[in-house]
Amino acid sequence: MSELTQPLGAFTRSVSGVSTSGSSLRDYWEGLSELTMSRLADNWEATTKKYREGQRASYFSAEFLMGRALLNNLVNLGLVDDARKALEDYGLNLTDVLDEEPDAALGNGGLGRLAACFMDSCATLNFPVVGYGILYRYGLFKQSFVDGFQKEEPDPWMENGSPFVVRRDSESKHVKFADMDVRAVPYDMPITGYGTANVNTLRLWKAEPLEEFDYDAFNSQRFTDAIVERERVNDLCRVLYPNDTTYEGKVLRVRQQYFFCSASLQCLIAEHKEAHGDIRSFGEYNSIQLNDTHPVLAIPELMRLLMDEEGLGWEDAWKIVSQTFAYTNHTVLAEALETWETSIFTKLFPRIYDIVVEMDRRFRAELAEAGFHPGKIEYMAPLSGGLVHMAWIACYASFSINGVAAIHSEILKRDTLHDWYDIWPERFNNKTNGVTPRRWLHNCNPRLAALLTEVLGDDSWVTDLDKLATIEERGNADIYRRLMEIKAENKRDFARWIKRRDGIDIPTDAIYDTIIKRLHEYKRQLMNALYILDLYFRIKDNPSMEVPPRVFIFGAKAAPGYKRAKAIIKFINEVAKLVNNDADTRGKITVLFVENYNVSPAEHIIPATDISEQISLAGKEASGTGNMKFMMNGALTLGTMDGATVEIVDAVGEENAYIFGAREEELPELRAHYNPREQYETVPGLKRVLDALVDGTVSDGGTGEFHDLLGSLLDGSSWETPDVYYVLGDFADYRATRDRMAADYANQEEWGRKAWINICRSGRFSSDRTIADYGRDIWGVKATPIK
Ligand code: F55
Repeated sequence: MSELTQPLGAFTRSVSGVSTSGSSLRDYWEGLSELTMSRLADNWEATTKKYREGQRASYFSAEFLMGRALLNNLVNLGLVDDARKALEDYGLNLTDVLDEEPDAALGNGGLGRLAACFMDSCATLNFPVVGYGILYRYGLFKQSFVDGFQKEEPDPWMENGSPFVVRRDSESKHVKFADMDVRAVPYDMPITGYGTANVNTLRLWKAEPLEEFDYDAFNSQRFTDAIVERERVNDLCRVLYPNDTTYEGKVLRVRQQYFFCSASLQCLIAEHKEAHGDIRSFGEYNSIQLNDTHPVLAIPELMRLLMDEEGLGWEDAWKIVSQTFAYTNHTVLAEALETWETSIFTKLFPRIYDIVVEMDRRFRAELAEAGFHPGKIEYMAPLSGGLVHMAWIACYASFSINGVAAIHSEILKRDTLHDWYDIWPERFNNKTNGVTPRRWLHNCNPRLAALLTEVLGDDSWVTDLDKLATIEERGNADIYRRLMEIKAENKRDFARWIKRRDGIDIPTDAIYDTIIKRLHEYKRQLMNALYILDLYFRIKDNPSMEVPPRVFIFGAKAAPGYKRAKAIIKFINEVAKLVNNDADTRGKITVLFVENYNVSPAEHIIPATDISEQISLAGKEASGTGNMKFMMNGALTLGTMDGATVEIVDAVGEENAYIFGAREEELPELRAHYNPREQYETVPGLKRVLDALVDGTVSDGGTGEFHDLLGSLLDGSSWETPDVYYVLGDFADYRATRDRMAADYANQEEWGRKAWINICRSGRFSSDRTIADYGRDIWGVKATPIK
């Protein structure tokens, strides 16, 4: 009998409270999850203890887009086969049970998912790193389409608790605001690694009223006040702000930021004093990586804790702070650089405001002393124009400042953070992003994983992805054929999955061409949809036109307040309706917009994809990480020279990718003479598809949104130049390159060869490489295995 059968039976019974025959799939998921937790408990405790001793790093992030945990943990604990067999005894299938788990979607997109991949790599590398964030009650909203429009619904992902989070009351902290006192309760998630006994920790804080209930108030006329007050505290962690790229200057958000920074720092200080006695060595043992500016309040908060609670003077405190923090920037878009009105600071945390004022005073004095121009000082100061500039505070206090891909780090030095680079060039470095090959190859694409293990002779690639480079030369016609067969089987799996999930039929004998990412104008999903509409018209013109069958896959959520992004979603859905229902194009082109795109859907989509669309305007996508996941799974990139795609092309060679569009360095010159109206008139196909926005071909339901879309491309407005993201400028090259790519697919062996090269050269995009770089260059941490 399998080792697991007995305990699993016991667990399911205890969970459901009845015999297993009365248990739901969800009960089995819960039982299996709890069993998994019990199996890792001892190693988790041992790891936590061991990490307290030496050099350590903390990853502060307002977002962790973890996705599902059970399969990952079963794989890491070597329990997959046991679990499968145990469930078979109940006539159940492991996949169905795994599918019961809600995604932990405590993040918006790339930034949050990067944090999750980093947690996985830190555990696998035995790095003493703890993640700190917020336990949102509602993750990123659930998306549905109603008549093609996006509708948002709340995502209560762990309403009845989650087997993978453990509440630790005894380690609660007290966080004070001027207008409320809050109890911060840590909820810990174990992070197992692959091929190691170490179990790392992700600590997510939840805000609760200090006392469960204020009975004094309760027993007086202040009854309702007491309840209102309690709910105000509970509101703090209620929801993740659903914006990526644009921040909202909301009080609740800055409250969330301060809350988790303060609680995490209190925890680190207590642990440091316990291990080393003296607070003065804090900076020698601790590095804190700031995931964008969202946790930058940790800088003045550590100053406060060191001065007010630990009794240090400014100079000593500042010395520790400047040894501790490292800042990662994830975007060059101006609207994402957080600034807060000073009035928010004075109202919520006056002491923090005082500290920022003093930082500002000292900063100005230092620069004046060094002879800087007053205008420049005013621009760079932490406080100016009635605003607190979070990125400037980060640059001032951090010993390391990094971008997330080579081109992005260069743009930071040249433009966004140029003045800072001038003063402190030694602080600047690049850390190209990566993704975990466990979730994004081994676990989501078992067929390809098996092939790689077979060809390499062992599975050492799972923790050392560079190993794949050694088997590139083993590629031959047979391997390429098998690769294409695996892709075909993955497409059939995906088609079954989407049929079951949404009742949608899609052809399996087709090129799968995919764009999955948050909806933003700079990512140019609109350009993709315009191409599809143009192709539709071309087939209508010439029904006998030879076209390889294609499925165009989209997955994207739009920020609820981002009107134009929502209009683009409606447009894509309209194009889908048009082409999917036309007898002339049926079977030739199919558009599938996957509702409620998230981590789990990505795990089904990516292994089935042939073409990875990475079509942002050059210079705008800091890195991208989907591009890496696709490459690892043998999709070929159709993309611009942007973000980490530049490095993918560097790895595989231009001949093994499809690159088009304006280069970042050419854009200023191109833009100077750019006239979108001229493109509209002269670029083949463009006039017809743009006219279709407003001539009744597709309908925006009378909202006028498509008219606005067209206007934004052709005319702009008093506050916006036309076609900011150069959609019409890059369209012709996109069309030609995409057409050529589809034609090339006919040569399956050649396609398979290119896919093989992409897979074998994906080693440098493993987050293990990225984390090894952070560990060595920034944190100074070493592998600390417990066994
Ligand atoms: C979330 C909230 C705010 Cl207020 C601002 C930005 C975000 C956010 O989610 N940003 C984000 O996802 N940035 C992305 O980070 C990825 C990881 O580094 C990059 O790959 C990607 O290019 C970048 O857009």
